[in-house]
This record gives sequence, structure tokens and C-alpha cells, in this order.
Amino acid sequence: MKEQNMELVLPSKEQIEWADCEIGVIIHLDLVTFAKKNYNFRRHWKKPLSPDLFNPEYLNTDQWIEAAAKMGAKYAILVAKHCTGFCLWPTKAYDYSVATSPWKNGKGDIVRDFIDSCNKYGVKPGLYYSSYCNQYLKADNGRVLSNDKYEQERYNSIVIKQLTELWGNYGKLFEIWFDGGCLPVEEGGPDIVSLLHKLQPDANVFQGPEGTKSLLRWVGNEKAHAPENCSSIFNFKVMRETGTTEYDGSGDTHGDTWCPAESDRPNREAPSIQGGWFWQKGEEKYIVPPQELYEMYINSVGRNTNMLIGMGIDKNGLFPKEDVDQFNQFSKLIKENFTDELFSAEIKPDCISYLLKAPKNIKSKYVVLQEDISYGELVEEFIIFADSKEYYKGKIIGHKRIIPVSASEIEIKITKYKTSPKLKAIKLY
Ligand code: IPT
Repeated sequence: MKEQNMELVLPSKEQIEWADCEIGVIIHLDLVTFAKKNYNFRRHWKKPLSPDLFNPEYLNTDQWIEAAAKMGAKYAILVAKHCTGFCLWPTKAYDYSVATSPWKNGKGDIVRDFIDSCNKYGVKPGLYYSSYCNQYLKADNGRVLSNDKYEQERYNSIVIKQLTELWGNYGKLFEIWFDGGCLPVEEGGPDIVSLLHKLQPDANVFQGPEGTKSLLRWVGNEKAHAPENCSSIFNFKVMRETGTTEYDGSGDTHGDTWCPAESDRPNREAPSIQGGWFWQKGEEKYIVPPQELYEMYINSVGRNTNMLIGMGIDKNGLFPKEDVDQFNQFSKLIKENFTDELFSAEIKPDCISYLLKAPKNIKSKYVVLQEDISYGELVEEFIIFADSKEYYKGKIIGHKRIIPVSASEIEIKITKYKTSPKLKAIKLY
């Protein structure tokens, strides 16, 4: 086979570390948690919620992070400021935060507690900050509603001040989350890129501004459902030229930037407005069944993306018992299916064909394929033969593919590649 002559797009060290994590959690607790049902956290300009509402009396970040770590999450992202504008740390930029709430008489700092718990349980910490939406300061899509130039400048300087606090005062962050991205400087937004380079140059940045070293993209839905062949490479050039802001969930293996997809999903399927991210009283019945969560794992981690599961903290400041149960059962399913392999192929350099055999009278459930992505995403096409019949033709392997297949003998053939593929593992379960 002729090798094509092309420059390979490679991940940063941090992006490799990120892919190895596979599962993370994103934690929501805000004034919204204390608001009435169906409070629309994105469009409620008239009357911002009062900080007096915020008093999660038994708040215990160890309890959250322990549950996440036991479930298998290797990183956790705390939503430090969602669309209400209320901050979970005592920001000095304005008076709408834990510092002006009754919780701990205004002396608490949930971001600090969260980081300490992450360190305690060996979970990598990340922070979400919405620079796009703020009901307290009345801004949407990063623009102030008043459309006033000076208001916009004031808004931008508050964003920079708060990000300086978040990125400067709590140590190294593994991932930074921009929900919906951030308004570029050319369009009147704050200069986030230089601040990132200065304070958190090594962070993986979800929907971050172009020019950031380690970018991550959204998979395009909140169901943790990745497209079958999901490349870790994205084509920003085409996006710029066509002016489209639509997310092509599949990426483009011939694109220009390593920017893998993160597949997010709340752990509850709540019918409330954009529900499931925030805890609401009486919504236990909407907890996603562990089996369904497990299928999502196959369709996200098993399709070369990371799975990011939402955790809604309740009014007391705890991750509810029912949700902890769901996490435990979900991780049990992963362990049951993926602890002992039936067969593990010996990876040989330049080898593009592997035969896997299950022990006598046993049929496989899954085949797991992995490339060593430090060399890039090299495979362009592969075929799986199950008991000698062509069973599946795929395009992308990347960090991990999990393909359900029931057979006693499996053959894998790499039929197209950029340069000689560097595989990491081929296993049968
Ligand atoms: C949605 C944002 O528009 C998108 O850019 C991404 O950040 C996503 O959230 C993450 O879940 S908003 C949601 C209401 C679909």
C-alpha cells in the first residue's frame, strides 16, 4: 500500500492525557437549584434570583468527588458560574456570589473546597465559566443586552477579572469549559486567549478560542452519543471559509487541528427546561437507568470521544443517594464487561492484520481497538471479519473504538491509512 505524503496533525501532551481519562463529570449547583421548577436559566432577564436563596447547609464536596471517582471519573468540572451570573467563589468583581449569600455567613468558597476534594481523591480538576450568558449583568451570547459600548467594555473587564481569579488562584486546571464558546475579540469580546496563555497554558479548553494549544469540541448533542466514526481532528479552515458554526460531530481526519469531541449528558432525563443538569425536587424518577448510561458509554468512549456525565447537587449540597446508586451500578456494568479480556493481540510494528480467537465455546461481546494517538490518527479504514464473514467496515479508530460483535473468531484488517498505523491495543471481550 502506498503511503500518502502529508503533514500529520498531532495531539498535545495534555490532549493525550485527556483522552486517556475517558470519563469525566460536570457538576452543577447554582441559584437555579433553589428556584422554582421550570425556571429558565438562560432567558430570565427581568428578575435575577436573590443570593439569599443560596444555602446548601450540608455541602460536602468530598461526597461529590468520592462518588465521581468511584464511578470511574478521572476528571471533574465544577460549574463555577452558570448563566445566572452567581459565582460559587467569593469574586471581587461584583456582589453576586457565595460571599453575599447566607451559606457559611458569606465566608465559604465552593471552588476551593472542590479543588481540595479533587486533590484528595486524585481526580483532575476543571472549571466551567460562562462568559456568554449572565442574567445579573444582562448579557447573552457574550453581548450586553443594552448594546452599549461602555457597558460591553465593563462586562468584558468583569469577565477578565473573574477568569483571572479562577485561573490564577486555584492552581493548575486540567480542563476549562466554555459553554457555547466565547465571543471573539474581533467581535467585541474580551481577550481570553492571552489570559489563558498566561495563567493556564496547559489546560484542555472545551469550545475555547482558536489559538489555544489544547482545544476540545462539543459532540453536538447532550445524549453522549457520538457519530460512529468520530475523528479527533477538526477542520477550522473549512468552518471559517463556509462561515458555518454548525458542529459537525464527526470531525475531519484530514482537518487542520487536533480538537477531540467531548460527549456530555446529564445523569437525569428531566423534562424541565434544559433539564437534568440541575437538581430539582422530586425528579428522582428521571434518573437515567444505569443500563442506558452504559450504552451511552459504548457510544461515546467506544467512539473515540470522552464521556462527560452531569451531576446535579441538591439543595442540601449533596449528590443524592439515588444518583450515587446509579453511578455505582453504571461502573459495575463497565467492570463486568471490560475487566477480563478473552484475547489480547500482540501488537507488531507495521502489522495491519490481526486474528483474535475466543476460548472454546465462548463468544465475544466486543472488540476494542486503540491507536497510539501520540503518532496521530493514522487509520483511515478498517474491516472486521466475524467468523470469516465481513461484519463491519469503519473509518476512525483513534484513542478507542468499542464495537459490539458476537463471534468466536475475529479478524481485523487495516485497509487504508495515512502512514503505517501505530496501534496500541486490540482486544476481545
Ligand atoms: C449548548 C451550547 O450551545 C453548546 O455550544 C455546548 O456548550 C453545549 O451546550 C454543551 O452541552 S447549550 C444546550 C442547551 C444545548
